[in-house]
Amino acid sequence: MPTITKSNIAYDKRSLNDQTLLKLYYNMLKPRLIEEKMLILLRQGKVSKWFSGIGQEAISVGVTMALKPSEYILPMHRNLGVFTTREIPLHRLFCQWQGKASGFTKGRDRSFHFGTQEYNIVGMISHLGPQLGVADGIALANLLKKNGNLTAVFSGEGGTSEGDFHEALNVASVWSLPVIFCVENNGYGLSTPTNEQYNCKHIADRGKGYGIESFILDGNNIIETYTKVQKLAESIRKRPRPILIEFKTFRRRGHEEASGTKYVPKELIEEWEAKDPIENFRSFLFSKKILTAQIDEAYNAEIKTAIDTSLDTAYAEPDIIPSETAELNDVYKSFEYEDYTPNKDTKELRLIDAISEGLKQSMQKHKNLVIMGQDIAEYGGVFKITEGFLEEFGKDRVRNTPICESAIIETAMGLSISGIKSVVEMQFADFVTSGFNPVVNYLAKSHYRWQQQADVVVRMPCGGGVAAGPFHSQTNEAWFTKTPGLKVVYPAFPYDAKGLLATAINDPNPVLFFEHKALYRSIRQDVPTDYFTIPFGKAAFLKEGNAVTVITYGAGVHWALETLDNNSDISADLIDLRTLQPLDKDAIINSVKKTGRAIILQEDSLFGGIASDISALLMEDCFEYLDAPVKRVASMETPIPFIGQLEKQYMAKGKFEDALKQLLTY
Ligand SMILES: Cc1ncc(C[n+]2csc(CCOP(=O)(O)OP(=O)(O)O)c2C)c(N)n1
Repeated sequence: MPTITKSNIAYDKRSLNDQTLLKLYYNMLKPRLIEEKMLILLRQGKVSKWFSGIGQEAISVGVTMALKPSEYILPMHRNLGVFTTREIPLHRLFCQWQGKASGFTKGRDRSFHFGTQEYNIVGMISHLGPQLGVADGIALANLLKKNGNLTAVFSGEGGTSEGDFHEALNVASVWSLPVIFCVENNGYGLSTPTNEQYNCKHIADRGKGYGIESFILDGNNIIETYTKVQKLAESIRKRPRPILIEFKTFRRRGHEEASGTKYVPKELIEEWEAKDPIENFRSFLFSKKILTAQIDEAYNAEIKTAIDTSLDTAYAEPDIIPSETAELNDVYKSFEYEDYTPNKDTKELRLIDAISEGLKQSMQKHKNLVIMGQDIAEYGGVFKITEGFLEEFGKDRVRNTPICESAIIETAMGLSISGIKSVVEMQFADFVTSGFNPVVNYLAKSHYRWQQQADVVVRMPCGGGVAAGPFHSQTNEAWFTKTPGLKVVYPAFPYDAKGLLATAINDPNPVLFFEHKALYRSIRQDVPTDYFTIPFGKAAFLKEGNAVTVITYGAGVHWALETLDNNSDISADLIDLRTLQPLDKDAIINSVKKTGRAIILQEDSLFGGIASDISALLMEDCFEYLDAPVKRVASMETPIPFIGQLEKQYMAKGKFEDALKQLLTY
């Protein structure tokens, strides 16, 4: 037993009863003892990496104890106390760190990078900041469900320099979301001291700029942490709003164990060691005769035994045996496609009307479907796709957003965690870059990592031919088709757009839904008036022939149709892919086996596009059937220019006819 000295922290036990005080102590002791054990195992090479939260336990424990178990917490890498206070069985935590099956990620992600719906914890992705926006989404779900719950999310002071922090606080404030942003200011972000991280006095000062109440708490004082958060939580439950809390504390060990603390002045570490949240609280409890040596020993023994037996259980568990099938099966949540056959009544619609009608009917079918985007409510969106939606579905479900693609995609992820579907409108597909990280790292990887679906559709008004220059004309599907976990849909006709959008919304996986702006008002078709669906992964044959297979999608479909209509002597299979991920490989391969020639037309510039992958697929699977090399036709390897004659020169359209004829004479 350590010697009992006088407490360096001034505690005021207020109305807390002994039982609660002891529980606070026990809950801090548990992560401390686990960490001490982990440090030994680390030295023995039995754990891979360790981010220490020693000295910061009062924050994790105080916040978690102040919340109801049904309220979500989104912790970071030093918040072991959140996991232990929520009473996750220790052997499961150990299995997680050892990459075993009884962990939470089937060995696919390490340390605290996992979530668990069982314990209402959503763990981080390495990028830190996205947690904050995801918390917004969970808080929004709570608000919409009117369940009175709040959400707590953590960040280090380093993480607050990321744009996600700004965006998340701003959205939470504008939407009055019930979320507590907990910033653990522990002096260093890796090796970067606070004076190189931010230039205001306190992180809490930033609350004012966002219109958020903020507080500074002594993060090493468990009573202050717990009671203040509890009080704020009660208030937020009654009057939903965000609150920012800066907890002053210190990171006493290295960023991660291997990196050491050479750059931290020794005196600083000593100063904070003297403010240890557990030692001081122990002294206080002893001085008040609430904790006795006997109880303390019993706590220590109980926790240590639990650690040892749980470690034995974890070590005894066999290693995961790699199975390609198991891995591939978890990239997407399984989805039973439900076929809704259209009725006979049709109406001529432009592509834009078909998307609008499809979206509206999905809003009617899925009563909890939320749509979010810039200017989509009263204004109806810049393309007017959501015109009139606000009147029919109300402000809760048709949400104007600030200009913050990252936070909104993260919010959509949070809604999905809470069982709410959403559709996010990018004003232009080009702007998805500002939300790229959460798309490719959060939405795409969640199901594979911890079986959490990202039930989100991102609508992407894209494409050139509209004289809009490099930032309003891109067709950027290839950024996403290469990322496992995403589905990519790219219709060319009103009928397909309506049916595929319905499927995209039914599908619980993240879908990037491309809508070509140049086709919005130029392409018309008779479309069933009722709700209907079209399955993913089924290409459409628009023409059938024997001499060549033309493979394309989006605007390319219309360019190819025009060319083939002008050259009726060319006997071609014309394949409209409709969805790029999943890709209808069978349709492509079977057609090329028949025709012996293939030309792939894409609007995007050539390198790294879908055409290249399809070409490679044909070389691998159809080589013996080919009478000519596979031909790719794409736009120039430049950004897409503005003025008409430059854009025309850039576009693949102008090159297609010659390339097709050359291929036929090979
Ligand atoms: C986007 C991104 N940039 C850099 C890193 C590398 N990195 C991981 S943790 C960290 C420091 C984080 O500091 P802070 O947010 O203060 O948390 P602390 O580690 O101090 O608890 C850095 C730079 C990262 N994980 N993600």
